[in-house]
Amino acid sequence: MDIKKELQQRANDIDNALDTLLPKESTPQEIIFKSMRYSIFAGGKRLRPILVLASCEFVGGNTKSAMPYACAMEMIHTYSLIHDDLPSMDNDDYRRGKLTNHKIFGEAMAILAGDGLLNLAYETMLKTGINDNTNLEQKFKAINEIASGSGVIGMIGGQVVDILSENKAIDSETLHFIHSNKTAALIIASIRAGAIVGGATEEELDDLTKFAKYIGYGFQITDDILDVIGDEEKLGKKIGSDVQNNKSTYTSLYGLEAAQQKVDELFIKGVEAIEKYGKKADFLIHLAKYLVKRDY
Ligand code: GRG
Repeated sequence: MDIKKELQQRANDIDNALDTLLPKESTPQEIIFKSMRYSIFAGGKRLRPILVLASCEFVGGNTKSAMPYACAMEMIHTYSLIHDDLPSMDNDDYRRGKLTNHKIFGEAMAILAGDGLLNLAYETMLKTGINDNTNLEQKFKAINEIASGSGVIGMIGGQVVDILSENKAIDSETLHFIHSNKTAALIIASIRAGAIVGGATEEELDDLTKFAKYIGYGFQITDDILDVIGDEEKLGKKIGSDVQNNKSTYTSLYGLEAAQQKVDELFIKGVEAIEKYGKKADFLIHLAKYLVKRDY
């Protein structure tokens, strides 16, 4: 499978759907539409929406009906990046190879653009039930996965502990909490939401959840590794920011080699969770490899 070509095609479909969902009218608040679009179309890899669609496909669902959830996930992910880059958080100048949102539009507009994307995500998902009132339970469950995975017991919770841990030596439990919530929770929510709207059985949902936990955690450890040895041009942001912000990471706690071994171990466990499904699992396994090995 040519995974890069496959990912590009899926990312193009997601981009087209996002373009129809994001406002662009010439109204008095036009600037916020520009700000939201600036970050949404700044060159993200669309990994989370691709996961939503892939898990829907895996359980035999119709990927068209999962597209609004995929787009909502990308909106939430992008809002989190805009807010994470703010001076009061990580204070980053570059993201996705371009100046960060607040560097172009100012801090107030960047905060509002993040808020706008978050609201639009829920509007987009709720409209799926308003426009077609079949399978409402699945729709509510999928929205709930995304709301909780990105909320205070998920991504935001992880970000809180991450901020509290700056300039401190943290233990492995705290690091695990941060990684599982700040990063893995959105990956898990993407995979579970896609599977739910696709009509997954209990067993499929359990297996996909195990897969998601291993891959989500591996994805963040890889991020820690890349912050030490990554290529700035490929990553589209400066490396070394964890050291600069005095953040404990998997590599600072255990070293590069152990981090690499952990990623390999998590990838193998992730594959084991779904390989019994045979060919059906092919794309998710290729995608997992790409996610944790980050061969961009
Ligand atoms: C501000 C509420 C709030 C949360 C911020 C997601 C997050 C929490 C912070 C972003 C910083 C960071 C290192 C997150 C880890 C997850 C991660 C590796 C994000 C980058 O994801 P990619 O590689 O990015 O999928 P693209 O740009 O391709 O979408």
